[in-house]
Amino acid sequence: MKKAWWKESVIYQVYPRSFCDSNGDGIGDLKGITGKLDYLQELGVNVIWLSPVYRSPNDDNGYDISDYQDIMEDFGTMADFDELLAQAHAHGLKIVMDLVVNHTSDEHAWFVESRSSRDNPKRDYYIWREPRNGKEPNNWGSFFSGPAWEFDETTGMYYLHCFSKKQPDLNWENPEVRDQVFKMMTWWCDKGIDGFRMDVISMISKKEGLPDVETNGGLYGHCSLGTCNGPHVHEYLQEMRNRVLSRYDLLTVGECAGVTIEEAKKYANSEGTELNMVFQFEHTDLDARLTPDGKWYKDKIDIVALKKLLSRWETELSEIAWNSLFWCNHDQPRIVSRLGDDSPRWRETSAKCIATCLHMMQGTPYVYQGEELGMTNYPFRSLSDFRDLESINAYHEWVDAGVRQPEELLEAIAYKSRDNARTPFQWDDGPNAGFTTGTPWIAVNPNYTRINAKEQLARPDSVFHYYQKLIALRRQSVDSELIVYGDYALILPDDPQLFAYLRRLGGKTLLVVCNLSGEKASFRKPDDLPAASARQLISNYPGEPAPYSLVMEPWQANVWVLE
Ligand code: TEU
Ligand code: CA
Repeated sequence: MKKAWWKESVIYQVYPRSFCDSNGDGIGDLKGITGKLDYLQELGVNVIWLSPVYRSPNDDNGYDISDYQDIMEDFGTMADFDELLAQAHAHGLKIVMDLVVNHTSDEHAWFVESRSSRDNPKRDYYIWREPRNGKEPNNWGSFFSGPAWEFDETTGMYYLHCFSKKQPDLNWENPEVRDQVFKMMTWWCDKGIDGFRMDVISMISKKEGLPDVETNGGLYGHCSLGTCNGPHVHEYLQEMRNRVLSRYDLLTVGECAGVTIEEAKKYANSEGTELNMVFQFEHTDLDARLTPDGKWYKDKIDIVALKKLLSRWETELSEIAWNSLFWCNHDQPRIVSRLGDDSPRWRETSAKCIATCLHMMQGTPYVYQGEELGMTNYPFRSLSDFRDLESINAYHEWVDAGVRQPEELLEAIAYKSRDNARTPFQWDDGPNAGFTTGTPWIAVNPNYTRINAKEQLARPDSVFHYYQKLIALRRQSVDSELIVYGDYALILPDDPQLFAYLRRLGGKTLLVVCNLSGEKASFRKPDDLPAASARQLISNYPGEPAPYSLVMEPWQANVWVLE
């Protein structure tokens, strides 16, 4: 297997708005991040993925960009960015930017021109269509509720927006759009950044003719059915690679809504004609239902389904493409609340167990800010607690449609809302958890007095130090090669509690056994496993039991090398 630095990396995602506020306005900023690079260096990560910091009216927290080559005022200046980049490199940390080019803000100069008249030279930078029978051109619905089309009085036409109406979709069929995007990417690469996370990049090529799609019993057909893995998406990415990416040593990860294993083999193929890796969402969609309001339920993730799904990605991409590995990001609820047990008794043990399960797999692991502390979901109580338009719009959509009852839906939104990941980082037990000296833009989780970085840095058995060990095992241990490049095989596939698998390379076998349940579970070493000597690498419980027949405690994880 070809080696690469981005295969041997561990990436830390910073959501700038909620990471650290340096000027007391209650909003995280670039200087705040620069002031915390020592912390990230201590954790042991070597790459930072920065969620968008570009100029934006902040309709979707920066994923609506009005100037790709300037910095959002809330976050500081371009000089602050240049300082962050220089300081990060001085700390041995690479910076991966968030590339949001499926759409811009409606306040971007391109859109202001495009909407001004039907024959404006930039009209076809976006996707405009005549009304159909006086209404939207097709039945597509937005990710953020309502139709994916907005009527524009000035020219009497509709424009497509798969997200909010302030996020008009760019028309990638237009070579001028591709030229502009590639020019902007080159500008950032020439500044010395180290890669891109590409926002909904699987959606940039829409289905020919923008046809109606299956509504699945709802009012609209989900726009993803008309946009994901479209007819020209691989052509566009190969063009991007040839004209930009191939000229630099970058980490590239495509956020690919709707991606399948077959499609991922193209997006992340080992020949390197497109991207290094993709984010897939089949595992984070396991607790969603197949109905139009499917995200907004408190269903638990089925462990056997999870094991088999992640194992399919591990074995079917192996040697053909490369996996990213994540549980959390700024769009997902906190994993310890979703898959673990966030009660005071089991929070830390289950957080460590879940981390072990992910970090010992083949692929590049991503740590989302606060995940390394076992930060939990927030106790949302009322609609006014939320800031995320996806959550707020969903509440109105499904209550107004009479599909859901307010209280029951609010509980489900509290559990799945993206805002769970966006509450301020908990630095210490001081006011506002040390995030800001002002009033935070979103409330700090009241459990910050117990769960914060300062306390965990001082305690050897904290979740922080456990993540630090996992990262060190991958990046700088005698077993790094095995952990990064070893093959993968699931064992005990039908065990409802134990997620157990093997990694093998050059005569060494890694045995990973995680009890993803709150009850004891008995592990019996499979007969075909060598009864060789077992060296324990890590566990979230004291002691170094041999792996041969073991009653595992609730949320116990153990990793051994058999050689
Ligand atoms: O997310 C794309 C996306 O599909 C999200 O809407 C996510 O899958 C969904 O909220 C989970 O239910 C990207 C960014 O990560 C997200 O923050 C942006 O809001 C979105 O694109 C538009 O840029
Ligand atoms: Ca600030």
